[in-house]
Amino acid sequence: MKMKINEIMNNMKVDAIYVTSIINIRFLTKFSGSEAKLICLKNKMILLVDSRYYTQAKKQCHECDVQLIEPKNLFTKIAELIKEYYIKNLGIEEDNMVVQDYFILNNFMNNNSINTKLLPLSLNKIRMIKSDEEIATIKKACHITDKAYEHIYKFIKPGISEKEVVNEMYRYCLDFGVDGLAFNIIVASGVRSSMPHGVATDKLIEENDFVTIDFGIIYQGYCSDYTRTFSIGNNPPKKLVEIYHIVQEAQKLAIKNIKPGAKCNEIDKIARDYIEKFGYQDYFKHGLGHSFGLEIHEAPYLNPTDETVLQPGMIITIEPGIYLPNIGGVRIENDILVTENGYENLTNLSTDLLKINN
Ligand SMILES: [Mn+2]
Repeated sequence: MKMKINEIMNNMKVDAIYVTSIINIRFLTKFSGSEAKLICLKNKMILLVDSRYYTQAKKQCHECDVQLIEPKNLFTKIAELIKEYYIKNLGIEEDNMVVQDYFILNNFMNNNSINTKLLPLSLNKIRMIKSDEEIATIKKACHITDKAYEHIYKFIKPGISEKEVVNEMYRYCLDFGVDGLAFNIIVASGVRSSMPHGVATDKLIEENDFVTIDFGIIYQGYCSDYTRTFSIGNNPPKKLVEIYHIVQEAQKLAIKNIKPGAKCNEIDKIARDYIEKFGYQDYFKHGLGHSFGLEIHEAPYLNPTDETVLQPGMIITIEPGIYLPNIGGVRIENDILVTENGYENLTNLSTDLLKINN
């Protein structure tokens, strides 16, 4: 884990990185609080926390030098560390640092005659390959998600609102000790299913609605992210059944081709080309998938432009969809682990079209 950040320091020619992303701080140090800053040197990590988090950080971060700061003295502290460790080039997270903080830090250094250069860089790739421990935690998150779907399949029926569906799934998951929901849960029923991100509303679910649920939880800091579309009753609109089978097949084809060495954009193309064969390419505009972990969307991304090569230990979603305005839509999403020989499906729910009659 530490080696990868050292590689970035060497490549970017910096002596240290000022890490501001709380997610990257958690990944690097195991600190699970909501506020901290990290100075990452080549052989040392200095975690700066205020009094709310000092005891917690001491407990969680065995590999760090944990230092207590008063937030108003943050930049004075950074200046001290720059001097103490002779930091000439300091990396800053270009995709996280707040512009205002950048100017404050820059001015502070100018006013104190500190000549250290601030060099923008990104740490978003350090989390791409999951450790065995992370994989085990994500598998547990997926297992809980499987259970939540199985539960809601028995619960959902006409007359229940989309929001009640979310509440029931979440309530069910709480018994498994989850930290929370991974994102604003999507429950899009009937015509609303044509909205790829139709967050749950007060709309009541009706007989013969197609319902898309995109649900994920956070377990011990790690996310899951599944989508299923199913029918309430035996007579859903024929057009939606037609596109269901196209989406299902597109997903199967993409998943079958996942293996180390394949590129993200190639996997995206497999699903996209299949959907295009049926003329629905204009109704599938989002990427095929993404990685996730401590965050719900992480690199790499499966889309037409991301050429990242898949490697064992990456975890990605495969989620093709077709959305027909004023009619409805379908998305099916599984979570997949890239293994040495291919892939492992972490989603243990069938993708066959389910017709629910409760
Ligand atoms: Mn997703």
